[in-house]
Amino acid sequence: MPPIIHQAISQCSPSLAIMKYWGKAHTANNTPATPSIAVTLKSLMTETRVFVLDGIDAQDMVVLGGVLQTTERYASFFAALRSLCGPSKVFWAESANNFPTAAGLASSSSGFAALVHGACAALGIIKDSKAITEAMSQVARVGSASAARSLYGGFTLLDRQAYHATELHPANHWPELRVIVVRIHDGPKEISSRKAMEQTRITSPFYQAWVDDALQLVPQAQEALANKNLPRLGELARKSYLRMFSTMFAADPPIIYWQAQSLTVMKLCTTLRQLGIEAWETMDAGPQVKIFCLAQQTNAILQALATQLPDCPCLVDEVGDGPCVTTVPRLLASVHPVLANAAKTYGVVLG
Ligand code: 2P0
Repeated sequence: MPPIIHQAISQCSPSLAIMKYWGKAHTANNTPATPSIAVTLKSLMTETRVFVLDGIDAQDMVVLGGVLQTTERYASFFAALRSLCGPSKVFWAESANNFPTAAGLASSSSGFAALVHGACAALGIIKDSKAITEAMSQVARVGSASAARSLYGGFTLLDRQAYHATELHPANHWPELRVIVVRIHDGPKEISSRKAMEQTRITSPFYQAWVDDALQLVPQAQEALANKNLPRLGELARKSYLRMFSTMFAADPPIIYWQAQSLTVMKLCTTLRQLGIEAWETMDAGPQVKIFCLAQQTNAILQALATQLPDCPCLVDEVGDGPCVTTVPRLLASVHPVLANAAKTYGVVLG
């Protein structure tokens, strides 16, 4: 029997943590030690074309930004995806981001979410069902815990030890919220977040205090988010990222993602707040700084950034609606030669 091929293109946006996940409850199944609250962005995007093949004895393949990836990082994820999609399925995917990859802009969240979403779309198993979204979120978590949140739009919670994320509020809960992304340095991070959080968990004397504190802060942040109280939420978000980094600084060897300009943006936000402008910064596993603010104060913040850091490009994003399927790719061209050549080898025709 000739192989059966299904395909779909999925677009997913990164999940930016307001309250951070850092550290695993169980390393093997990749569940988080801390609860996290996040916003799914809108303009930053991963686009992934997924081919699901059946009746073929081949390896899974991922081409990211034009480069074939090593499969080791993806092995447990594809195993989980096969448990959802069928044990005989093989996945070939190609993916592109409209923002720097592995630079602290949550590319693994949108990347793994787009893979599972694209595969399920190809097989026609995406219905507007809570159960399917939860199952997809669960598979995405195996790839990257933050990816569990990217399967939903709006505002999400990934609870400690949870297998899947949940939606707290849809995107229209807070349409005025803006996120200014200040790009400090586009290169890939020196240490992956996966490795860095394990190093923190194992060696930082502050790690347990960080986990205990996060359990106190997250319910308060949930309430501030429900009330759309930016000063309160901003204050809690600031505690979350600074305490997360404090555990990293105390790790052995220490983990330092910050650059001098990151600190300049932090200090600028403090000054702006003293002037009555609600600019609340956060950082992730990289030097970039993201600023939570409201639409009407965005221009004032952008002007201050342009004056102090004229060489750092900024983009303004807002709350997104979550993954979608498209037939009109915006980032991917025709099928990548690596996949096209593999198809020839196996005598199959892709799309
Ligand atoms: C977050 N980050 O909550 C936190 C804040 C970075 C800082 O989730 O090991 O790529 O693949 O589950 O999800 C980045 O880590 O880690 C991350 P794995 P992930 O968004």
